[in-house]
Amino acid sequence: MVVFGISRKETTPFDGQKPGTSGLRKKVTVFQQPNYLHNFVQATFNALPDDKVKGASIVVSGDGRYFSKDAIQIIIKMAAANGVRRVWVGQNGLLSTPAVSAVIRERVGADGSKASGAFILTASHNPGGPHEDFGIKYNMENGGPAPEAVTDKIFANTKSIKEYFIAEDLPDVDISVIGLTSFTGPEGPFDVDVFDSTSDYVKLMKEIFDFDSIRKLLASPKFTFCYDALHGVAGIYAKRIFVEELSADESSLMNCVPKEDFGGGHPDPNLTYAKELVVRMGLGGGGHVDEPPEFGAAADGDADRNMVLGKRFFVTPSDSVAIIAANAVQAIPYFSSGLKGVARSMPTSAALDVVARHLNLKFFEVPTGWKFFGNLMDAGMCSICGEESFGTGSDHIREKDGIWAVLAWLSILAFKNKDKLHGEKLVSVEDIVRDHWSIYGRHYYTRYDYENVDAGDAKELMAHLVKLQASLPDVNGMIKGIRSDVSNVVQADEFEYKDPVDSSVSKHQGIRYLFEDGSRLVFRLSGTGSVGATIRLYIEQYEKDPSKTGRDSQDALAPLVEVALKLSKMQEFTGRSAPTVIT
Ligand code: VG1
Ligand code: CO
Repeated sequence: MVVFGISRKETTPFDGQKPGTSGLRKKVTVFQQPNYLHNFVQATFNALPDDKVKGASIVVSGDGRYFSKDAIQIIIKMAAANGVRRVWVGQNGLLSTPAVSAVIRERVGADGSKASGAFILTASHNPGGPHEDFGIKYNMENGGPAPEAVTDKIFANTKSIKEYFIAEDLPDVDISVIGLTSFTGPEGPFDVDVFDSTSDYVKLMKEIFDFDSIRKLLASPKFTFCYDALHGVAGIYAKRIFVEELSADESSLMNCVPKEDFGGGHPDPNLTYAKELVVRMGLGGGGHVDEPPEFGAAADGDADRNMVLGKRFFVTPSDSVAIIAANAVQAIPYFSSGLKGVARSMPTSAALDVVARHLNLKFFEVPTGWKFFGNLMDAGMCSICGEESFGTGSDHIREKDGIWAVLAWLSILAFKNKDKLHGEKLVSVEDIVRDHWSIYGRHYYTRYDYENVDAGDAKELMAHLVKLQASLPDVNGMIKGIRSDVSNVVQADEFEYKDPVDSSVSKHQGIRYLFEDGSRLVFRLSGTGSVGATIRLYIEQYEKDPSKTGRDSQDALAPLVEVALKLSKMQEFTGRSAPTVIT
């Protein structure tokens, strides 16, 4: 048995260790500076109640991006020195963000122990590699991201930190091999438990969905399927679930081997970055010879995001959560006794609101970021929730869940096709979406991202918009001067949220212009970038008339886009004549 000692190291604060929408994200080279990661980890331990650290079990893993393996060894040594009893590590340091949440909530150690929290090592949809991004965030005992009260405390600690603790002489643990390694420190035993990255998560999915009915759908020769993990951690779950459990053909999987640099790509499942899948689904333009599959999906680096595609058809994430909510009770066993409520983030389209009204469900609108859904779920007020940014999930865990969303869609397809598997034609993804629009109306929706804009310019643009809001008549006068065919703004504000459970208030959560006909323009600054600023512009228009729900969305939204760009003086402030990404 290896015996280790504890060293106290002096350190000085680094600027800018403020956790953003989802943890601290910086370039790998920033994280590689001596003490940079150590400071943040110690600041986190210091922000937690003593009993969640001393004698506790914590999980450490992530999406496997570059620098993860080094970071895991550092965190193990710091955990040992801070009195943690055991560290659970997914094999090879791999756990998707939703799997971490499932592990915290579900996994019971051999001695009956449960985890009190987790360090998740990911920068999610940001690229990885020696010159790209790394990230770290802390999740709490409920399996969800640390709430603002905790992240504020962590940040405050990073500004005053003077020392950290580390078990320097603890040898590196081989995280490629499943098994327990035990050590002895000054305060007693310390274990590192390397476990299978997929089993807890797969078990949970099998409790939620009817795998037999999905297996039948996948077995139908008329149903074809493909899944693109963009070389993120989703690949290991896709292989286990889609191929081993559901008997999909191995050839259905694309880019399902996790890589430290995501194969040089941008692991963000949208129409811009998931190009290979988009082309395979017949959406990329150009000459494509093969018949596209019936269903395609992709995930981001840490597998909490999803993009759902039908044959030559894109499902907006805002529609996706609304459609899942509308069909969940019939199609997904976990929800068969009804939904407790539904929720969306503010910039997400109001498609979910309409479903909530029809089905008489509790409904909540929260700020951007999954951490805001946690309280609602813990209080039993919300079953299904989603964000426009390709995030969909439920109260089975406290993170959004990319594979869950795909299984939800496969369940809906299996349900709609249960008597059709041997008939003429299957009900397609496109049929389901168009039916939904004909019942609930359609929310035309698009998001423009201006990435890596000068931070000062972005702030000025936002300040300009806030100033404009002072007078609605002036705003409407300007809008009429730009396009006379858009309706009037009836409310303009900065979104503020009071959590109905703990009454905490979150301010400055995005600038909104709400129009009389239900259209909306929303402007926000991203909180997940690592350099400069990213401006997000969200544009939405509601169409109730079923004869008008089939238009091309960029056409339908063109007048509002023009208003948004001119009203915000986007080009004047940023020098950009076009966004970097349109979704
Ligand atoms: C973005 C999305 C937000 C999402 C967050 C984390 O945040 O807009 O909806 O919750 O990323 O997703 P921002 O602040 O950049 O707009 V993940 O998959 O990157 O952790
Ligand atoms: Co993610």
